[in-house]
Amino acid sequence: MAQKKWDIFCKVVDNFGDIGVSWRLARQLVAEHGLHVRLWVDDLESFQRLCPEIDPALALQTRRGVEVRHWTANDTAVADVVIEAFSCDLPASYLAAMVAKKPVWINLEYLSAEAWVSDCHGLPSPHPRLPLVKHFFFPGFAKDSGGLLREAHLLQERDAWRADAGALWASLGLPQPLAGETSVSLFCYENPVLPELLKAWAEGETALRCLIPEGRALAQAAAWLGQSLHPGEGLCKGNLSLHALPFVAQEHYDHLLWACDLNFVRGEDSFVRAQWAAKPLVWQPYPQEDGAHQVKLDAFLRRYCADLSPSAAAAARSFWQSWNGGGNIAPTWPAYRDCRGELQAHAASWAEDLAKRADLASNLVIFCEKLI
Ligand code: TRH
Repeated sequence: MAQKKWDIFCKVVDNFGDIGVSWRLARQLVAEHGLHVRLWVDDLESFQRLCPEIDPALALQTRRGVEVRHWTANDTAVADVVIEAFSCDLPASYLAAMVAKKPVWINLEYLSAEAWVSDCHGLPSPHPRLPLVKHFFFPGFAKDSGGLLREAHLLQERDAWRADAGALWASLGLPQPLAGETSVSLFCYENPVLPELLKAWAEGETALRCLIPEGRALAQAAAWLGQSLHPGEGLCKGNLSLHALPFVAQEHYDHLLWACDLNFVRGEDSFVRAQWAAKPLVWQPYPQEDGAHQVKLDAFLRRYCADLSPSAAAAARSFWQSWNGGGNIAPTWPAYRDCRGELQAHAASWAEDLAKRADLASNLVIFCEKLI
């Protein structure tokens, strides 16, 4: 579908996941599918955190081949394919203009490992008033879902980069880990059990260094330490060394995941990237009032733990559950830590198996070609 025009609309509701996914998808559609992509974003300041080249003052700018538009700019030149990221509701004037052009209209949904995703993926949904049909496109882990975002050469880049991991530690202003020291990245929402986990690490028998990106967890860690901790600074307590990291550009965040032995991730995009890192991970889904995040967590654990030994599966489940409101976390850490060999091997085979499936951008292009 070379030269076709695609529009992606993204509203930054909260955090970075919506723009993180939209930006990744937009880049890939340009770089690997030769499409002309306009990415409409309502919050360029948040976007700039992930992509420092973004100038929030510009209503129109081209970055990495993607035409980035500030949502407030008015345009009714409808593209061939219109992607509404996460049910963000298109601008009324654009929607009205779609009636004449009848583009392919996709609602890109949130990721879930739940079984119903396969049944709903690709379903049409007629507009209640206008002669337009929107199709639901569900990312997912099952073969008959929309798949996961993965750039064509991601795993090769990861492996090549790992051959020279020293460069990453230097770029973060950190020395190489000491022999036997475990490096952990910690990207999470506020978490009531975080102080308990930090204490368990500080009192642990082996050295652990915890790298915390600027944000909510960092404030919590500083409160636990009883002193401020700013990006670039580090502090030790017992066997734990805590390092505050600046929020880095999206591709550099991948490097952090590739370098660490264990990654705590959250939401959607960092969760997927941690799987491509092929390292043990701990996920905190975006908390929802109706408890939907617990259902998502259970659904993923069912898939992820299916091929683990019973003891490693039990250790992973109880550690993940306690990280997500399921009780004290300190007692679950030793068993989880002791399974690290099996969890590492599993993380590698999990990533390899997932990578055998087509990626989300390719699936989306094929899906839309059929509808055009
Ligand atoms: O920021 P998030 O919590 O986003 C969430 C989820 O997407 C959730 O599903 C959604 O409903 C909610 O927002 C509104 O977590 P996520 O999805 O991992 O997105 C974080 C992005 O930030 C991801 O693209 C990685 C990127 N990132 C950097 O670019 N640099 C960094 O230093 C860090 C820590 C993250």
